[in-house]
Amino acid sequence: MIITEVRLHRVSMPLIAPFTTSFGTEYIREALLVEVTAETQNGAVTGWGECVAMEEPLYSAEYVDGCTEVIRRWLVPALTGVEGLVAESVAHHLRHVVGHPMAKAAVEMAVLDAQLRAAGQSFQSYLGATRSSVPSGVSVGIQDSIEQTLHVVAGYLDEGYARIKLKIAPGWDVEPVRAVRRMVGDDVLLQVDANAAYTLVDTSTLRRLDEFDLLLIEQPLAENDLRQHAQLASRLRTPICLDESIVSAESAADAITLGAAQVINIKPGRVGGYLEAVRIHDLAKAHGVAVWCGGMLETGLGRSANAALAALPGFVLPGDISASARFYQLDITEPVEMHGGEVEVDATPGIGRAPIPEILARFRTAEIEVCRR
Ligand code: SMG
Ligand code: MG
Repeated sequence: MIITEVRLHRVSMPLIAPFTTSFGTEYIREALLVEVTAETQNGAVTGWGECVAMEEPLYSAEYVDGCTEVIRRWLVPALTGVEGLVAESVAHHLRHVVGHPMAKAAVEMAVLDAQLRAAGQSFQSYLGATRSSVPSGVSVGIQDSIEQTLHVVAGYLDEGYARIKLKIAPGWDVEPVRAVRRMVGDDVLLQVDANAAYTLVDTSTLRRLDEFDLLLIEQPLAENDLRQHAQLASRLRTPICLDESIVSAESAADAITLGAAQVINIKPGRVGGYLEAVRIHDLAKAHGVAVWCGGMLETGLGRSANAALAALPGFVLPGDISASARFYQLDITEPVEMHGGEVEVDATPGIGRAPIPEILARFRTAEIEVCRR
């Protein structure tokens, strides 16, 4: 294919309820969508990508305005002249730009979507996914009280979610987890996510979580603390799962080799795209390390693509792939639904769902034409 037009759409989607983590509270999802139009052997085709960077650089160094700038000034210009462009070569054409995995992932996703649509192929068939639906986990933000936490968790369990993840932070860890475990009983899959809020000094606190039979503790220490995570892992019974630290297949290999991660959270955006995500899946599977698919409050675009990725055989734990309704009253695509604890994998051509034009227009706050041939 050859790219003929690229448009960026900035959308502002209000969350149903604020979402609080150890690093801050989200009220609105500021999302960035990449629309790529290309000429292919089968005619003109349009593909969509979603950039998962947050509004502020608190979860990762990238943030949505920065990604917009990088995509517009450096990534798109590196691709527009390329004849015979394929999704599998996007990372190669962008390799001179240092870092910016979330921006690169969004562009690669749009090209892959266009490629699959032109070929009439679904993402699940492209990936060789082995399941037609995936178990759906839900991430529960830090609440104002333990009572409120119990209420929210009970609501999600009533809805049928297959796994509960509680956000924790220093001062909000042992007691809320104890209360939730007591309420839900031993059979409910339960895990926690610290978003890098602790240091090794907190080892004794984190060790107290061992008694709650958690599936895993996600990213207790800072992004670059691979050695420290390995040290912590040797002192805890609860498996350590890395999220923020895993930014590429290379870092995943390092984490596995060091014993820093017994489990890996794969977020396609954080690692530079779905193709790198598959490489991490393959690597982890070969090493017997469990992976699951993380979430970044995606719109239906990224949410449906994540469901297809999570249908690969190495994704042995439920992902943060909830229904659109977990975060949004109205999604910009057909909503992703959860039934009986599962989200169905789309079998239609393309990497994910496409925005519905009228709804996109309603939530859009800016539209930038980056290139047109
Ligand atoms: O999309 O369900 C979702 C959110 C899952 O907790 C979630 N994501 O660290 O795993 C994580 C966080 C990152 C985003 S927090 C604003
Ligand atoms: Mg996380």
